[in-house]
Amino acid sequence: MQRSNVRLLAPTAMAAALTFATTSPAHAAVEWDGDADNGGTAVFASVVCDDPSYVYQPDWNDGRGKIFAFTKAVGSERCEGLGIAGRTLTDGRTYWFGWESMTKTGNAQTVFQWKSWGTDAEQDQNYPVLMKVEDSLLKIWYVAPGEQWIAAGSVPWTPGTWNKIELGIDARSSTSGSFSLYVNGQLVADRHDVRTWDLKGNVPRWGTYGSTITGVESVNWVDGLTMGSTRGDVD
Ligand SMILES: [Ca+2]
Repeated sequence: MQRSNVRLLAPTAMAAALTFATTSPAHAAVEWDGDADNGGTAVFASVVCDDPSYVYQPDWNDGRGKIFAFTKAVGSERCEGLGIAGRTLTDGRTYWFGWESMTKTGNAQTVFQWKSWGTDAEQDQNYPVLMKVEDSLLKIWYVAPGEQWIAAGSVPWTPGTWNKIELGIDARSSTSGSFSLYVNGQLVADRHDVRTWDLKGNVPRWGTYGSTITGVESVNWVDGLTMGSTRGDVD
């Protein structure tokens, strides 16, 4: 029995060591594992799903393990996961966020916000970077102070299909900030000399939100959320 165990364990240990050696450099600086398998919605600072909307964590046995299913129900505007549990983000540095997303429809409206704290009266910029699924396109905007929406890029989006998203934001309260977006490895947006940090501070939000889709159910499935300092961290 003892010898059998040793023979069974040895290849496992070797595989683990090789995996570590191979993946360690690329993932050396993952700062947040926001996968649904890592504690469900406890990975977020909070969840804002207006009644009767809800988020749950199904496992479809497709290798992803648990995923988030942000389900905006009929009669509600919003279902989002907000912020990084236990972390207050700061400006003067770059954040990369990586995740997979699939929506039920080609019109899930807002699926990501780089959202400011406080009320409209307190903020300069409610959401400096914002992404929508609309008209079967994934669209990204730079929203400058004064609610000035500036289109930064778009890419075709097929409902019912997973997409790999990598978003980098250099968070600056001056106009020396920048952000870039890759979808399925393709560069979709690359904006420089923009203001990416509100005086109230910012947090990421993922989900589905929009006053124009109150009458329909909208679902945004999200898997493999990560945060790091480089694109390689979240690749
Ligand atoms: Ca997962």
